[in-house]
Amino acid sequence: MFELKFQSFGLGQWMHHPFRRLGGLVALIGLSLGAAVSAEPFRLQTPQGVIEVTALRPDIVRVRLGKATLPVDESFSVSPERRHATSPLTVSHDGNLVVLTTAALVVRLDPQTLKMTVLDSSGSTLLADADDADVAFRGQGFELRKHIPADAHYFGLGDKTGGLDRRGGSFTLWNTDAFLFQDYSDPLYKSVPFVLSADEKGHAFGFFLDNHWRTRFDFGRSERDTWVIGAEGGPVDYYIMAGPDPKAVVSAYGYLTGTPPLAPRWALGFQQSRWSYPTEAEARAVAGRLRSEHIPTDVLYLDIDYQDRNRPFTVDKAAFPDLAKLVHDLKADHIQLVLITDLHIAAPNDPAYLPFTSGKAIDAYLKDGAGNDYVGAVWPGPSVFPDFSVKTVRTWWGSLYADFVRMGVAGFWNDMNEPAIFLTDTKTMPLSVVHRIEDAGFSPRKATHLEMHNLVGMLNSQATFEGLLKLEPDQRPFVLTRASFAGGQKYAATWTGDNSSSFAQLNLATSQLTNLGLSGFAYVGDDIGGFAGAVPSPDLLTRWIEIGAFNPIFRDHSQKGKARQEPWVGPPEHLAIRRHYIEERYRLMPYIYHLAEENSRTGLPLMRPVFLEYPQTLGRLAGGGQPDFGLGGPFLFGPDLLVAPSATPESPGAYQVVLPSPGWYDYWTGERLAGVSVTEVPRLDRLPVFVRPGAILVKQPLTQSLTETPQGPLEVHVYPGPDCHGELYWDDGVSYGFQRGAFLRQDFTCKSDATGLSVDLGARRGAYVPWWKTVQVIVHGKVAGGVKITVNGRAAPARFDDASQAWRIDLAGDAVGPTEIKLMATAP
Ligand code: NBV
Repeated sequence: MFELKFQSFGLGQWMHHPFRRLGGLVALIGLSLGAAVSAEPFRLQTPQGVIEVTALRPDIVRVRLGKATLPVDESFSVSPERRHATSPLTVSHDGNLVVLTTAALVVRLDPQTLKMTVLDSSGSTLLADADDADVAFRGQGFELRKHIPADAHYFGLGDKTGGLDRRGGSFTLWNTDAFLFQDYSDPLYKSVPFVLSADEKGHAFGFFLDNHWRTRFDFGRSERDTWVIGAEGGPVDYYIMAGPDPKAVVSAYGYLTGTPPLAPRWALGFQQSRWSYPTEAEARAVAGRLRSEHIPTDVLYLDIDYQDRNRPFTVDKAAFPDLAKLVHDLKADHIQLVLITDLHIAAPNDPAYLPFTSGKAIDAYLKDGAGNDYVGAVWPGPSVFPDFSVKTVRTWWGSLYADFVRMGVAGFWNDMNEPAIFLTDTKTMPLSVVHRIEDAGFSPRKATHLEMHNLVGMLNSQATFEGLLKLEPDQRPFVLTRASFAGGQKYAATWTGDNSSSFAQLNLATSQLTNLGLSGFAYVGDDIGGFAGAVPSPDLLTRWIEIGAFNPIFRDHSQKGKARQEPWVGPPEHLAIRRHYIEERYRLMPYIYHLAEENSRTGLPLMRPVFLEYPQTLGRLAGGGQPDFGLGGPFLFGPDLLVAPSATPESPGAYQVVLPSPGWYDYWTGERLAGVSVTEVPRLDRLPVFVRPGAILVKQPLTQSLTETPQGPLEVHVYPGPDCHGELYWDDGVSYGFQRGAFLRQDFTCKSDATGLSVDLGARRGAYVPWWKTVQVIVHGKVAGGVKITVNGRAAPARFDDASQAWRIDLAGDAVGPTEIKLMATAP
């Protein structure tokens, strides 16, 4: 009977049902004989408030809560398509509790208090409200209180400082120009209210608060066992993701807020920057030196000094007499130019400055309380600020790039977009500044800066990204932003801002970058060598370049006035080491590019904390030595490479690297390691890197840039072990041709048995014709005794290379069709 009623109403209507006043839905459920299934949101109104629970997918539920009415259903982070996805939710009861069930999650809701507990399908509690209360409304804000289990760890929240684990910390989300930040600084440049929680058995869930106001996440700092999530205003609107493992949570967050689009491949190359290369001659000299020193490079940046009086979208003609020619000549040398364009528009009394006058003509700027354009001091002097939450303003902003794009400028850098304002105590604009929201999916309204602050950087980069796409619809835009918000990964890469030159900051970067990756931002880097502070010692710069070679964005950048820190600076033996690591990154590009493509589909980051692939290490590492949780220490670059810098890089003392399982290979020597623990004695020229047993890594011959055609075979490196597989993804690297079929995919597997090893190269898929004409398969690890090698059943030429302890097998062609390689032991 209940089910019939249920279906004829649809749960969405129940809150309007007359029974509501009598205890409403709960009373009816109490009468029901069984469970009911609905794809509608579940809503319940009680004297404590109104709550709505929706299942978007079996593993994602959304919870919205209001004092008297539900909050308005709008979001800058989750698209309407995602927000309104529904998946069946079974409604039943257990005593007084309402029980909402999907295939992966169970929500147990107390209608008297609106407190809830979320469990996984096996009945383990993922997230429970603290004993006192779930939600307390305070003024226009609120506070949620959740219980912290004994073995819980918390990750995410973007680029926050501190160790990898957020437990015991308290963090404010308020985008801030944090020049010279230290390991205790908070808040920083970006706000990402997403948390990945995992216990020591590796069970994980995700929590995303879709609220862009100033928020606070306290993980047991104020109250030992209570996780407090507070916001100054805005909706109680959050999502819980079931996992069950950390990777599934990160992918679910990518599904919700969007995954980064595949970047142009050159953005994964080495990038050289400086505040500033102030003249055309200087820029040419730097590019020339990078080439003459054979330091593979893809990008050169121009910071604010290329502009006329720091005015965005202008060029200082005295310093850069022919920017178009510079762009052209650098491109001919396979170097892409990226220009900074800060979001502030100079507000001079000068009709010739078109960016200002054209913006003024469409009323593009934020307003002060009196309705005048708000003016703040930044680099160009008095400046106005585009109102990026107005779609037409974003369109106008995007059009400002037309001249630079026509010249061939390859990418753009949005700095200062917290927004940073000089000569103020708060480093930003007054909270009373008025924004407008005028965009599809929002009812038009005004909003104060108090509400909109955290969105400015993301919307600025969105305007840039979409503008570039409009100007060149078949080119993948490259935008680098300093500030952003949840979902901003769809528009721009990011870096950690103004760090400084110290070993402590090099260590700090690893947990910042891995947490950013868990928080959606896969294209992340830090200023290699340190932006501010003292000049990096040769050792520090060398170590930073070594580690940076295994970070997603690899950019050397430094502050004005500081001594230079390009890779050639310092003693020649340092240059040789630095060059070697940069070269290795270039050789690894097929592997790295495949990670980027995977990220665009799954949201899995390129740079990963070890526990993302090996959740069981959470328990082990937390217990002993905690190398994965503190500052510095090991991280993964994709699933197959474990990078293990010393967590105490200034110390000459030996340190232990703990591998997730036995049998990993030393990346540099090819040696297979027996145990899980390796003793490393620090050596300047060695950054320990290990390869997963079972990995198949694809590499290419060295080039000086990623837009050059490599000469020689594609290399398929096989590291025999369990779960042996690898993938290749390739395309033209710059266009969207891959969406029209112009891509190439190939899967590789290997299997060992008593007779030997077989390696299978699957058939190539996709229409893209790549650069290689031949393929070389390199099998690492010793194969005992003599070896007979066949390719598709026929004896094949092969040689054992002592230096790399590997078999090298040249295939006759480029392995378009399925290819089977067998290495059979002929003698014990
Ligand atoms: O544009 C100058 C700098 C830039 O080099 C840096 O990377 C940004 O983070 N910018 C900040 C403004 C001045 C910082 C003191």
